[in-house]
Amino acid sequence: MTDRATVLIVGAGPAGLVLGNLLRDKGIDTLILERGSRAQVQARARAGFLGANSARVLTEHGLGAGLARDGQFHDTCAFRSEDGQFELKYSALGRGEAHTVYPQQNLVTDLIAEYLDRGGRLRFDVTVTDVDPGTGTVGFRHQGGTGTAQGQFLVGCDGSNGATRTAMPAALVTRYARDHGVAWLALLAEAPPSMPAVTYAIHDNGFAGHMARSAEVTRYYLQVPPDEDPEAWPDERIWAELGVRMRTEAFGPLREGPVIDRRVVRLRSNVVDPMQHGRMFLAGDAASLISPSAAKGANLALMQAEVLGLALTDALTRDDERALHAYSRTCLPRIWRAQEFSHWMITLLHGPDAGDPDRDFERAVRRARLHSLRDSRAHQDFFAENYVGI
Ligand code: RFL
Repeated sequence: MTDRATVLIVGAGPAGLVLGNLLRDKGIDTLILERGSRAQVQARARAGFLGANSARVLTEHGLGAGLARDGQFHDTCAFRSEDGQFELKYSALGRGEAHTVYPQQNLVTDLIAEYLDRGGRLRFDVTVTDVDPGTGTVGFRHQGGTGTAQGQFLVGCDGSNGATRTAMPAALVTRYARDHGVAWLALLAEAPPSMPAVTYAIHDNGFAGHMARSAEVTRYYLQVPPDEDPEAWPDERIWAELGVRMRTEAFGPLREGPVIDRRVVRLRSNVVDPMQHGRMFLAGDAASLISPSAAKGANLALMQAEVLGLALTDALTRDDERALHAYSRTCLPRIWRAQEFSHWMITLLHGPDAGDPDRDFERAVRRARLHSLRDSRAHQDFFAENYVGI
């Protein structure tokens, strides 16, 4: 028997859950199919920095209670290099926007509870294996068996390696992809933040980053070779290398604690254009993966979920498909602005490879770019506008 829904959504990450909540708010019938268990999905620690538009999306659609209660205001970042340290208080620059730090796993937990409260259907441990965008039908595996589900509309929110993106017909879509050739060892330490601001450290050994997550947990990043084994980095080595790259001799020690998560994340970007085909639409990482260098991925996912949620509501409650037809046209320019900024951040934070014949020149240019960011108000306004906005 085929499960049917007006809107069938694959994936219960930020994109699928915000979309499901918006549609349920308008009484639209939805079914979400999710590969993981509820416990797994609610424990997946990833993003934390939500920009002003994301806070607005959540608040305006009645999804912001946790964010308002536990989110932390962040409006300053710092850059460390051989030339010392400078801070940018970005709430006083550009459009005056700030971040709210709220761990993605908390957001996902809130969104699941609210979605179920709104009467949404959600099936965990269901892996979608086949996708037909023309009919809005998917095939899936569940507890050793198989099944099918069909939606009047089908939305792929199953991340960058999901089944829906692969089902977009190759001849009708352009896939833009870039491997930036850089990887980060993404770490979560059970330790309070070491500094009041997000800190980007630029060093000949490679980039290091510090980002608050909560009073008890802090995210750090260390640039590593793309094929690095995270197990090659025991806690001691991590803290020693963070100390070198963060120049703790000059700026004071880090607040150390056990490293509770370590994984290598390759900095990659890819964009599917258009983001829709037949009855199927893609949102979030499924449509546009962005490298984490500027902390944009979850923010783009929320932006797309809102645009699509409002467009599907128009189509289903007012028989008006104009916004739905314009979905890719509406989202893609914003996605590319974020990709451009993220790419700019990558070039700012990472130096040339040791074997690069132009290494000295590249290092000098990067240093000049950092000086410009330190000294030029126009450059700082550009940074602030792009860092928080979409
Ligand atoms: P998600 O969160 O990957 O959710 C996709 C869901 O789909 C399920 N799924 C399937 N379900 C059924 N059948 C299948 N075949 C399926 N295949 C997959 C998965 O189990 C999953 O539950 O995608 P979504 O919703 O598009 O959300 C995207 C964000 O998660 C992502 O962009 C951000 O986490 C990126 N990101 C950050 N973004 C920010 O805006 N700010 C940040 O500070 C930030 N920090 C980060 C990040 C990503 C990171 N990593 C690990 C890549 C830090 C890191 C380290």
